[in-house]
Order: sequence, then C-alpha cells, then structure tokens
Amino acid sequence: MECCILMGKPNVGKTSFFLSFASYLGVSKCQLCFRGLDGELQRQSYGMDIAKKYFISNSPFKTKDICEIQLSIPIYKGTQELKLLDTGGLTDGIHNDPQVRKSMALTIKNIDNAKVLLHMIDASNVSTNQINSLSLIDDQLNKYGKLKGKYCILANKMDLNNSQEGLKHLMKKFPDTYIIPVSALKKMGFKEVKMFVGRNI
Ligand SMILES: Nc1nc2c(ncn2[C@@H]2O[C@H](COP(=O)(O)OP(=O)(O)OP(=O)(O)O)[C@@H](O)[C@H]2O)c(=O)[nH]1
Ligand SMILES: [Mg+2]
Repeated sequence: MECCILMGKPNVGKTSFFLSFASYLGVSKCQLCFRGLDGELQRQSYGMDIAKKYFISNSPFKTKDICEIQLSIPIYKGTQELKLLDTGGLTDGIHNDPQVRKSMALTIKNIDNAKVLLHMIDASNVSTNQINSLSLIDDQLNKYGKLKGKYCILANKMDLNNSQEGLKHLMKKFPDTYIIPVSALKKMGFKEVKMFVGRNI
C-alpha cells in the first residue's frame, strides 16, 4: 500500500492534523501502528478523543515513533487505500538527545519510502525564533520534496491572527511550491488536501 507522510519541524501540528484529517475521512476509532527504530510494529486501538489527548502536546518532540493510520481516499474512479504516516519533528543540526536523534533518523528513512510528501509549517510562527519557526530544515525539505515530485506545503494554524502574514511570507519564499493553508484545529483546507493526496497517490 502506498504511503503519504507528514513531515516538518516539532510542534507545527503534524499529529493534530493526522488525527483530525483521519476523522474527517470517516475514521472514528483509529488502529494506530507504531514502528520503532528496530522496525517492530505495535498496534493499538484508540477512540479519536483519547488519541488526541495522548498524542498531541504543546511541548516539542511529543511524537518519536512513526505512527500509521489506514485511510480510504476518493480518486477518479472510486477510492484508494493508503497509509498516512505521522512522524517525529525534524530540526536543524544534530540534537543533543539521543532519543530525538533516533526519531529524526527514523523520520528521514520513512520520508525516503513515501510516495506523497506533506510538509507542514506553522504559519503563525514563520518569522519568530522558536522550535517550530521556519528554518534551514524547511529549505532542505522543500528542495528534497520538489525533486521527488508529489510534494506540497501545508501552512497550518491558519485560525490564528498572524498566520495570514506568515502565509504571504511562505508564498514569497517558496513561489514554485503548491501551498495549502490549513487549520488542524478547525478542519480548514481539508478538502484541498484530500484532493491533492487523491491526485497523487
Ligand atoms: N491554533 C492552533 N493550534 C494548533 C493547530 N494544530 C496544532 N496546534 C497546537 O500546536 C501544538 C503542537 O501540536 P502537535 O500536533 O502535537 O504538533 P506536532 O507537529 O505533532 O509536534 P511533535 O510531535 O512534537 O513533532 C499543540 O498545542 C496543538 O494544540 C491549529 O491548527 N491551530
Ligand atoms: Mg506529533
């Protein structure tokens, strides 16, 4: 089964989008598969609300494993099954925590195997100097994504005040990339993401 992967800096909202988008596509109870660095797969079932409570956090590096969910997405002649992958956040340079370094290595390995790449950026924080602000790793992901092809940017947190400014900045910085404004919190922009994934998977 083909994979679509969510990638980006920590705290940009990847897990929030992962769970909200799955519930938008009709998943009410999620069978999550966690794959650790040793490659071993663990399956667990959660109600969406419990999953949101356990796996979304305001502190960075909450997600360290690769988390999978199976989805069905409308395509031209019917529906297509795919795996959506949530990943640990990536940062610039070499992180001092070995667990975080392992998580980043796992993310990069999975990006390489995925067919569709969704690069999430926090539009409310592009010009600040926080863990989830736009930085060098975003340039690198953009370069890689464009080379690979089936790639777009999800500008998340569009429900926040300063995100419109952030979106303008992203459009200027990445003029030749398809950018979809979304809000994982308010389920905004999900139709466009569904169409993009459906076209490219
Ligand atoms: N206002 C707003 N907040 C959001 C949105 N999406 C996520 N957040 C908040 O951003 C914070 C980080 O969300 P996560 O989904 O855990 O982010 P992540 O990218 O998975 O982070 P890591 O697992 O650490 O890499 C949480 O406090 C979320 O509630 C959004 O669309 N709007
Ligand atoms: Mg996460």
